[in-house]
Amino acid sequence: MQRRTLLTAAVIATLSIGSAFAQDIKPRLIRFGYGLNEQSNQGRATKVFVDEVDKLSGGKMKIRAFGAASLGSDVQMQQALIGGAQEMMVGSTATLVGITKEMALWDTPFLFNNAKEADVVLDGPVGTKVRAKLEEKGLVGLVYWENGFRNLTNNTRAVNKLEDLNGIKLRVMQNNVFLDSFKTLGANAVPLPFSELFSALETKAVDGQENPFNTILSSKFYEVQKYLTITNHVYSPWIVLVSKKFWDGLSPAEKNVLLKSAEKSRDFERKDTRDEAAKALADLKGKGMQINELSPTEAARMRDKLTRVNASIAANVGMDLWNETQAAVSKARGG
Ligand code: TK8
Repeated sequence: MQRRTLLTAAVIATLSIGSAFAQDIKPRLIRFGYGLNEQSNQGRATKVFVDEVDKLSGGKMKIRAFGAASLGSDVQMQQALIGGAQEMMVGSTATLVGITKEMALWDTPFLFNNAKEADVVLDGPVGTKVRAKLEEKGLVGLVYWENGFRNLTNNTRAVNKLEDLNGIKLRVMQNNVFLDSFKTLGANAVPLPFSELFSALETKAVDGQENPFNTILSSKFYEVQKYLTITNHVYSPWIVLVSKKFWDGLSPAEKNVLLKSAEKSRDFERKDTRDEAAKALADLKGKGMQINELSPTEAARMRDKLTRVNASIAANVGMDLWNETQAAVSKARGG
């Protein structure tokens, strides 16, 4: 066939895509779990995903969303996806490190200086490669959402210098890099699922935690935490996951509906999260939190200490991938 004919064929295929898709889309019920509440940035973006899937599938594919970890913690939901007992979820990449070690790259302290760098690297070749590693473990990663830059809260004292962290019982995600990082900084780090965090803070089983401003606000941690220290110690992504068992049974048209809807939810989510984060600090102040920013000297001391964990991340993910990531970050920074 000539080029012109091929092009025409492609145009016709595109035009008839609507009806071709309709035949290939079956009624489906998809359970989609997430850890935060409906009013959070995670809840709002889930709603966008639900609506888009409904629209693109002509109402055939129904997403039933379950917030507030009502289907389980990140780790429990990941196992349900792998086993095929649940179809979809969104959660922190950090909670996936036990399954796909390469995800630990995103736990590298101070890897990204800003959200733009994160977008470029996560949506680029390195982010795609790391996401693809999930498939051999029974998961399909569709897109990264923004959880955000993490900051520290606690009830013991304002953290003005590194030593102020000494002995603070700090909840961390179920992840060795976070455990190492905060032990290195002198805190008494305890891994706990997010779903148990509010009550652990309330009952004073732990003194503090670290999460983005948005989560501190939407999960009402300000009700049970007095001090907030702006550390921005790491950028945390969320990732939208599908059970590979479920995914493999979908038609190309159905897969396309999920992928396109996930991309739309990602674009919405990142903007929404950034808009909210820009206002959240003032809101948290208004709620009575005592907020401080580390002095540049103390921030540098914290940063220096944390570079020690880089070597262990590099060893775990492999030097090649580590170097590739560093190069991608430099490029994102330069360009
Ligand atoms: C929500 C978690 C949360 C994360 C954490 O399920 O555990 O602290 O930041 O967003 O994935």
